[in-house]
Amino acid sequence: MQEVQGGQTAGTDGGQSVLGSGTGARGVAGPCRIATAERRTKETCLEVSVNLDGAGVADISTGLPFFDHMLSALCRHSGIDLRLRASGDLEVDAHHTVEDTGLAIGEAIGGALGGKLGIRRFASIALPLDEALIEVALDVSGRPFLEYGITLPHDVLALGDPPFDPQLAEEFWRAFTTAAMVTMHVRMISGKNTHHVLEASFKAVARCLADAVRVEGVAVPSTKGVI
Ligand SMILES: [Mn+2]
Repeated sequence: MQEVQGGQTAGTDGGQSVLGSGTGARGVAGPCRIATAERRTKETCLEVSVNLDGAGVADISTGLPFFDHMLSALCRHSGIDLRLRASGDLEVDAHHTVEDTGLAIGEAIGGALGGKLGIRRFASIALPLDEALIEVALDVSGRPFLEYGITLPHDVLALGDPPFDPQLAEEFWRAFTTAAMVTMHVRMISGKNTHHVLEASFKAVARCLADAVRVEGVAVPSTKGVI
């Protein structure tokens, strides 16, 4: 990818969000955890804004209806407000758009977390959707790592129109974990229907995000004193 204008995170200053004012994370007085990110390359153009302490409101347009459906589930079940405008070279395929969306959302969420003061940090869940059962474990570690254990048959059909290749879900999460600097394991315990498997994985990550970014204390949750 050739970067024309580097991605940037606005709304943060020294690890603290400076956008907005008022009560921060779920009743704990503090800065509003809001951030934006932009990416512009020859392949994609993205604008993202997030509020970690929102109401799960999704205002999303990627040009890929199935991807929009997944990202809406991510918002609803995490409680994170997400506004996203993405346009990409879908005439090639959805790869660049999906990957760069993961980078931009990860960058915005990482920016909104600021210095990570008092966050719960760790979360895990086993989340069912009919026959599909997906396990996710998340650590807001400051280190990017993805272990992705969802294997679908090679001949599985793409979803939606324009098509979303189910293999792209791994690309999205790899980009997300890289940009957000989080450690994440995603594992399929059972599953047959591709829509169910992917939707359960997005919902499971959402619930883990909701738990992991929740403010429970005042200190950085690390013996190093910094994440
Ligand atoms: Mn669905």
